[in-house]
Amino acid sequence: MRKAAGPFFVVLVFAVYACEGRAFPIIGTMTDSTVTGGTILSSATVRIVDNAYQPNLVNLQSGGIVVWVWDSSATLHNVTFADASQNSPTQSRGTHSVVFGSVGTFDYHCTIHTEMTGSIVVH
Ligand SMILES: [Cu+2]
Repeated sequence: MRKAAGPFFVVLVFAVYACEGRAFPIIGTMTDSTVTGGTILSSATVRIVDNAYQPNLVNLQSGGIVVWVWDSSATLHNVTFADASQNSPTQSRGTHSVVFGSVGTFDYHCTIHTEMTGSIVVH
């Protein structure tokens, strides 16, 4: 009985870990948009991790909201648009939300890391 407890515990830990991985609807939405490409979302989350926006292209319904989540480290990043009213602060953790009410393509970038670019396409 006691010998069986070890392996069972390991399986249980993996099961709990797997369930917790699925407990983030935000990440599921992001994965869906990456896989299907053309899916138009009413809301989306963009993770800022490893000097990249993930995903860096979001198709959004007009009136939809995008939430950027700083998800990595002590590295400073920002979300900077042509319209400064949509810009985030430069920070290493936290979130930033923008509601997009107009149809169009809205490109953004990080002013610190020129390789970090993204686009929100509002339909
Ligand atoms: Cu950056």
